[in-house]
Order: sequence, then structure tokens, then C-alpha cells
Amino acid sequence: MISRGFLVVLLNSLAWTISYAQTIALPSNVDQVIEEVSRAGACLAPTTGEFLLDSNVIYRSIPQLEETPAVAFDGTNYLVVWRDQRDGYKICGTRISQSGTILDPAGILICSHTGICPGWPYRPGVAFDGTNYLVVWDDFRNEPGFGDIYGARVTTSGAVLDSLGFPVSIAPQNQSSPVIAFDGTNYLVVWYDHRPGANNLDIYGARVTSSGTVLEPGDFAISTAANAQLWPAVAFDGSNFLVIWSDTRMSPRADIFGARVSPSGSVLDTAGILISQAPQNQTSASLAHDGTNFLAVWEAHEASASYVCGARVTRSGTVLDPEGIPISPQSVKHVNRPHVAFGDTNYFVMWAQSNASNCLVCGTRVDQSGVVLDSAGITVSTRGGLGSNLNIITQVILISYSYHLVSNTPSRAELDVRQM
Ligand SMILES: [Ca+2]
Repeated sequence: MISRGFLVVLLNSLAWTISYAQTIALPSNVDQVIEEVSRAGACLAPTTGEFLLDSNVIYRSIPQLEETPAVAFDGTNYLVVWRDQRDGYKICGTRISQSGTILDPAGILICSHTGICPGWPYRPGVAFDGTNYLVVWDDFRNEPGFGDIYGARVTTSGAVLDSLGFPVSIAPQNQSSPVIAFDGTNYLVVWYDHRPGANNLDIYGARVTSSGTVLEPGDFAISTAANAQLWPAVAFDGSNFLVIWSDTRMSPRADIFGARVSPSGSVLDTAGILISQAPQNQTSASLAHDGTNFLAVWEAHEASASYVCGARVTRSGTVLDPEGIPISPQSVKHVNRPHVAFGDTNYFVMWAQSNASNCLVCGTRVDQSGVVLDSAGITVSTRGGLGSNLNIITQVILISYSYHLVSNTPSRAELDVRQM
């Protein structure tokens, strides 16, 4: 029985492969599975190159979960991190080469709820600064039930430089679900924050240097609008960060708002930028930048359906698609967890969707003018889970959709994607 799963998609930029990771929860065995899919050839069914991410050594198979993965790329390898419940809660990671080799088959223990780092860590985020990775997570070491944000640097060889983890924010109340981006000098860590009190969540952030110094130990507010701002996403455009989130200031519905943050930590849009105010809820936002504009995507909920919609946002914060771009097929009535990344030419947007019998992971290219190129959707994986409960897939994360052609045939990537 597959009870829960997630997906990480890595596009191999050299060998024309897509890899994805999937948690499969079995009654007596829980392992994170990475599958590699060759993009060459007509058959792109995800059946080749399967291997266990962490099949031995410190991670014994017990009926617990791995969940909430995040991944970054260092130019040579990927670092995948996740929350692992086996033998207690911990943040684990492994490096994966572009050819799909697990470089740390024993896993990298980044933070554990026992011993040196008793923080019941959860929901990691990760980014790369050109030298090291910074992994951030929810951490409950200071007060049970009230999370803080902690971080630790991990080298490209997989060494954890901050074995205790360091606090990014230990403000009162709960700090939750950090996301992270790097601007060439510093990281910006962003999370949603319960400090105003129940039902009035806000978006906060802090910059962290490459050496692990928190530049704003007291952090700073990015949005303190009325009601709840939560589940942020962040990306950097070469000049500023854009942070977006789900926002209930016009309660009861949730809309998508954003704000730019300068590399010096100034919030440039203190009132927020309204990105989508469709009639019902907009949630689960994801964000990427194409060198010119951002593309924000989110779940757009209707009375008995949910779709993936998106909008482009300029560097100056202008929303180019205020009516929203329908991205997932309108014939598919239940989608969730969209994620977006940018390649050399187009965006790739992924989501989980359900039909009568199973869950699929599907996607489409979206060009820089906002045109959906694969309007019927591309099936990325048919192994998202069994049954029609879309909640089986708890995470779908596309981390790097960048392809570098080994020949001068740029249409090949497009064609190969279509063949999926
Ligand atoms: Ca608020």
C-alpha cells in the first residue's frame, strides 16, 4: 500500500535525463526511491535506473516516513534534503550526481531530534551559494510546540559545517516552513510567522551570509497585513528578491500577494503586490525567474475543482497577467502542489493530479510570454500513488529544469519533453 509520497524532479543537464524521488510508505519498509528517466528515445516511462536513496547503514527500514524534500544544485551535484522519521525525527540529505549516482548512500545526518540537535526538525529548505549549501528548517529545540528557524551549512563534499545548527530566528511563537534563495552575496531565508497571534500569520525573513552569520538576528517583517500570510516562496532576479505567499487579508478567501526585497534587506513593496485575486482560494504558490520576469504559479480553487494557474511579474513588480494564466488542463479537475523552474528557454511547471484510479505527476512547458506549450499536460510520472486520493502526493518539487545541449539542436529538448 502506498500511503504517502513525494516527488523531487531533477533534470540532468548533461545526460538528458530526468530524475525524481518518491517516498513510498509500505507497512514494513519505507524508503525514498529515486528513479531516473532517460529523455532520449521514444519510451520515457519511468522504469529505468531505479535505486534506493538511502537503503543501508544508518537508515533502517521502519514504518515511518520521509517527507518534505527540498533540493539544490551546486553545478556538479544535487543535494537532496528531507525530514526523516526513522529512528526519530531528523533532517537528512544525500548528494546525487548528474548521472543519478547516490554519493552518500548512508545519508548525511544534518540535524536530529536527539543528541546534539534535539529540535524535532521539519520542512527543510536548501540553496547553494557557489561554495556551500545552506539548509534551513523548522526547529523545536527551544520550546515544544513553538518552532524556530535553524540552519546549517553543508559542503559540496557533504560535510556538515554547523553540526549544532545555528538559529536564524528564535522569535516568540512559531516560525514555520522556511524557503531560501541566494543573491550572489547573501541568502534570504523567508518563513511564515505566528508571532502576531492566532489567525494573524505574517511573513518574516532574515539574511544569512555565506559564512553562516545572520545579518538580522531579530529578523524583519515582509508582510504584516491583516489576517494570514503564509506558505511563502522566494526567488532572486539578479537585482532583488521576490517573495510571494498565500494571503487572506481579503478574508475569507486566500489570494496571492508578493513583495520585492532588496539585497540589503529592504522591503520594496510594503503594502504587497496583488498577484491574483480570483474568486476563491489561491494557495501553494511557487516561483521562478527567467532572466527577465518571474513566473508565479499556484493552486486555484473553485467550488469543486482546483487548477494550476500562474502570472508573470516584472522586476518592477508589475503583474503582467492579472487575470491569471490557466496552466493545467481544464479537463483535469483536481490538481495540487504546483512547482515551477526555469530552463534555458522555457519554464516547466509540474503538479500532481488525480483521476478516477490513480495520481499522476504532470507538467507543461510555459514560454516566457506566458503561453502554455503543452496544453494537454505531459505525464511525468504515473507512479505518484494508487487510488484517487490526491493527498497521497504530499510534495512535488521540481528543482532544476535547465538543459544544456550537447549538440546544436535546441528543438531536441522540446521534442523530448513532448514525448514524455
Ligand atoms: Ca497577518
